[in-house]
Amino acid sequence: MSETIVAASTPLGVGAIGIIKLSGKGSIEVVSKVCRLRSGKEIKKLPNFKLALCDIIDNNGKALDEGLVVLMREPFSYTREDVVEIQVHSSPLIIQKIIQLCINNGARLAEPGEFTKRAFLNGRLSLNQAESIAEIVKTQSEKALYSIYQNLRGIFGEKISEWQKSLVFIQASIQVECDFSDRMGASNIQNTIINEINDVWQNIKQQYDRSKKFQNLKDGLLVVICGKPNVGKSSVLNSIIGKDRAIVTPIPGTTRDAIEELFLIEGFPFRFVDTAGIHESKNFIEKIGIEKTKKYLEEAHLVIVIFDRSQNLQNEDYKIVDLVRKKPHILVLNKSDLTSKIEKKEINQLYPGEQVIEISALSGEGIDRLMDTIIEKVKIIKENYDEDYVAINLRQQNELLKASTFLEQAKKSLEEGVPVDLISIDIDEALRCLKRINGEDIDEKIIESIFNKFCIGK
Ligand SMILES: Nc1nc2c(ncn2[C@@H]2O[C@H](COP(=O)(O)OP(=O)(O)OP(=O)(O)O)[C@@H](O)[C@H]2O)c(=O)[nH]1
Ligand SMILES: [Mg+2]
Repeated sequence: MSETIVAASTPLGVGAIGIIKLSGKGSIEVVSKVCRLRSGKEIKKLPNFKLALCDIIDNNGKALDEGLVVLMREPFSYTREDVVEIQVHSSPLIIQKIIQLCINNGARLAEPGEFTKRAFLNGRLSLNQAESIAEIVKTQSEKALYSIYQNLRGIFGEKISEWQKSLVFIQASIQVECDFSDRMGASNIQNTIINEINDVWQNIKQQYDRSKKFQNLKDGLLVVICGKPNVGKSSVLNSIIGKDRAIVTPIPGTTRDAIEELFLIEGFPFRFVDTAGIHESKNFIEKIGIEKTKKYLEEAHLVIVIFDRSQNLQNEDYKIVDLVRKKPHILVLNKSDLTSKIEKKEINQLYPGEQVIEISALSGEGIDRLMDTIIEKVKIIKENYDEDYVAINLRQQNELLKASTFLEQAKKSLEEGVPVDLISIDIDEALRCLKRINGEDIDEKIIESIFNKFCIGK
């Protein structure tokens, strides 16, 4: 019998409504001691899903607030256990008092994610669906939201089950091939199996690629602002996000550490990073900052290279462009309000075909054009993302990648003439990876670590 657990389902704070949730065999009994129906009826006689007006009463029978109570008896509840929800006026004092009263009457405080964990253990949700719940409340991206919701509805889980079935079918074909290989055309069956493996492998590989795109969409695209010291990198960051996030001074080397800021453009999250100016430095702290800049540049989806157009181009400017040339990038001539020492056509001659934007971070001139160019540059990534079901986190993506690698290996071995029975191990391994995505065959410790990341009351 499961213990009765209780927690606040809404954030602790002052607001219109706060919800306290209980789950477990004793939840109706516990709530009967904490809530008294205004109708005078017994709580346990309430039908499912019917809100009833009640007073919250303490151990001495004194009412401390009024609220609504609703019963969801097993299996018609989130956890598939008896669940009761109490809605009251949201105040930390009231909510905490009610939780304490429930504990005094036999419940215990829920651990992080325990409601969802019970839903998973009782077969109400697959692990992949449970993870969608953690993601859906975190995501800042509208497009990512649609994909996560597909998972919550179980669409991705169904796809995984489909691929599992195909692999089981392939296993069966291998078995038949081993048992009857003397009698049938061995090479024909071998070819059929290669084709079948190839189909599943292609599907999983495509799914993995799509999921990686989704990950960018969810985490935000990394846009790194770089350049020599004092060219106006921090000023550009502040202009883009519309607030004084980074310190700006006329002293070169002001920014030592990378400064990251999440910013939504058209509902699409961008992680803008202002970095320490790249140059030859003997200063220990500055050197660490420059190393960090280089790491960010490696990971960047888009790089904005800033030049100070009131200064002549220097060796350091050229070196920075060389550093980022292989990445999608935009060249920006800042300080257009000052007398110019660099002309756009000079940059165009140096770097033919490059996009060059003239701006003044100080006056704001050209910032809109810069934003448009950023959006245009990332369009390629945005356009071929179709908001469908995907593997929504790194755990699921890693399992997909492993499954894909095992299948690729199996296919290659068969093509090289390895006997069909020997590839059975690879198919088994791929099957296990798929199973783990939905939470079958999975280590208890992994399950613990997944639900520990949820908040209490989820
Ligand atoms: N006139 C003018 N000055 C600017 C412009 N952008 C930045 N500045 C000035 O240039 C100086 C350096 O600006 P920052 O934004 O701190 O430059 P940075 O590249 O972040 O500098 P470090 O962090 O030291 O590498 C400050 O005095 C800014 O006010 C601009 O468009 N026009
Ligand atoms: Mg700076």
